[in-house]
Amino acid sequence: MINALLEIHPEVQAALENNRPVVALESTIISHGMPYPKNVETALAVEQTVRDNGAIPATIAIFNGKCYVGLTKEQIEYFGKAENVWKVSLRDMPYVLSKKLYGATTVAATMRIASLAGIKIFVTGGIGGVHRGAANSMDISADLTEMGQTSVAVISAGVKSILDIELTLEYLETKGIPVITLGQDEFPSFYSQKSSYTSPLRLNSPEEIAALIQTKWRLGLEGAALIANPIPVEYEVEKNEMEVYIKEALAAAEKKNIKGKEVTPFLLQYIANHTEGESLQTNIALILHNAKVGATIAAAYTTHR
Ligand code: PSU
Ligand code: MN
Repeated sequence: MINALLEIHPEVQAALENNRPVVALESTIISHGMPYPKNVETALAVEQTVRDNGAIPATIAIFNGKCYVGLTKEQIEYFGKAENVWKVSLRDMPYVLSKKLYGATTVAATMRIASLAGIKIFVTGGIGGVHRGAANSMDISADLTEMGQTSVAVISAGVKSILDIELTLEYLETKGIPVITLGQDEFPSFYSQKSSYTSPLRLNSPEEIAALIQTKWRLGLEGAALIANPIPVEYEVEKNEMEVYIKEALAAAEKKNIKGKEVTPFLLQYIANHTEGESLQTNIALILHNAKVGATIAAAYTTHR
């Protein structure tokens, strides 16, 4: 029954059957995270980086009443350009699938589909988390609850400080999700290598990370591991510089009464618009870096399985 909802690209299917490394990629970042045409260029460059590092990319999105695992160039172009694409988290999946609408998948929805397809490694830029002020708004991304229950490793550049990083780390601990920073003690905050929070765990190589993931799942501990890959220093935006724009963005969201699923895209777009594209360049650099590391982890994971 599940398979009736899955449309796996033949190249991805062949890789999975032959135990070759596969990396899942999300599509919300394409449709709602970056402007056209940079979004399409980046999505294609990310796929190429995954290939260059020895894995098969599987960008995930919803249309025709199915979950597509592995998109063509034309399909990626469509998701980058079209105005009628839903941002689909777990809550929206049944609606968008049964109504046969176009849906770009968030971290949560992408993880679920990757897991149904048998993909264990997923690369993104930033995850959703506990928002600042969540004690009142209760705005906590379904990315976190999904990470608590679906066994897919998520490679990110840490948690963006549009969120409450401290509370997000607490929530991840509650859900039993190992949080591992690659190569440094401090947990990174997306635009910056720093966050002023110590990473719960540190490992220094993709091989060690692959071994940890395997060990977790062999124990029967369902759920994600979150791998934080710090942005390369040459692309870093200074933490205090970003904080100014984040505060402005949060104030603007409040004033415009932005709620629910619109909050994250609004904040991201506001920051991009007010940093003269610097944040966009940073975003592109870090996701390419994540693609490289993620493909290497996927290769190590399949070798040692
Ligand atoms: N954070 C980013 N870039 C993104 C997102 C988050 O830095 O593109 C997207 C991801 O798809 C993530 C989603 O899964 O936003 C989270 O949305 P929400 O907070 O509504 O759950
Ligand atoms: Mn939310």
